[in-house]
Amino acid sequence: MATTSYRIATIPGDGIGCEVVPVAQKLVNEVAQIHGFTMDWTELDWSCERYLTTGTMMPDDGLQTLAAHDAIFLGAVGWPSVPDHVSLWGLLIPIRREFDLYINLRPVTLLPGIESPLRDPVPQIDFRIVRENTEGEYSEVGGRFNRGTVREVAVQEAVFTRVGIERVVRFAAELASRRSKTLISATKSNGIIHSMTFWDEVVEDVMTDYPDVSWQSMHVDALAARLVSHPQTLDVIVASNLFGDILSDIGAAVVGSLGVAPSANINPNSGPGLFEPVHGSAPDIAGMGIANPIGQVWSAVMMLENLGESAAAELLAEAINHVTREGQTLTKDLGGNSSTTEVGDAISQAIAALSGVGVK
Ligand code: GGG
Repeated sequence: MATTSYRIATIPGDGIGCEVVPVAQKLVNEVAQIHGFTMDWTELDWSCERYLTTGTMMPDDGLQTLAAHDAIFLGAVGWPSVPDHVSLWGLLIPIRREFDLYINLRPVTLLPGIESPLRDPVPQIDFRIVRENTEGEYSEVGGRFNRGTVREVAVQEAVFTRVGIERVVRFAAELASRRSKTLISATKSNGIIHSMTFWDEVVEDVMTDYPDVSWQSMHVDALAARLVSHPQTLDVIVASNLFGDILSDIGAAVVGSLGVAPSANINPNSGPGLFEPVHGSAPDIAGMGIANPIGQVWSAVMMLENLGESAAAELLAEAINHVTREGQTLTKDLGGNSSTTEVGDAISQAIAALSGVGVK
């Protein structure tokens, strides 16, 4: 029988993305070898560096290139010499939209052995943020007028559609139904009176189809406070594009570090999905070899799950947990002094130990 091979478009991107992606690729190759499949990585140099030499973040046919792959594995995007809106709208956002990756699933989990920075740490934090990923506050509608004058105006329109809200809420409700059957919808309808009242109405409509899921709306400011004060009470949160992005950074901080947070940009009905850590390119530590690779490796776990390789995903996740539980090989953000490569090597050794297979 022919060995299954997956075509993966790899975009290390900028800064620490270029340091953590190779570590994760090596580990994925190891679990793939153990579980009898192969990864066919296509390396793409799409980045701010490319923008500075060619004028574009990716080639004109970049989206067509990606379409020929089973998944996209991305590191980080952004560099101080290129405005952030240029790098984001030149690469990541067009990919999310072209492939209609309307779910951005962001697990927030306290890994074994890792201490939360909260004063009264809780033993278990494990919730999911389901971020709407194609519309909402991330919109191109708007403009600038009277530039450079005292009458200068900027207008930015958020775009919410019934279809867009309904499908993300259904995904979150189904996820909640498989977990603790509780869902929180992030809103701000007291202040944002058109789009957020619409969001609330659609949530209410959709949730009538999920009588087994108990749900509530919370204003995003109060929800942000709850992420810090009672994170153990949360299970599934559904949020608009901007709210979901902000809440997931808070969540990552509460479980120890932005460096461990993974994400999956997916369309449950089609591919390719895009898998990336929540963190950015971190220019302040780029090139120092001290970036935490766990967010990237955990994103690879989500990619393997999405590809249907659940046993390999489980092995890689268990290897991460093994390393954090032991607590001997951690990067600085988690209180250790190990390098990116050393953490990768420790995960590799854990893979070999857990699988009972010697890995080169
Ligand atoms: N690891 C992906 C990355 O570099 N993200 C940078 C970023 O700012 N993303 C914005 C977003 O997800 O909306």
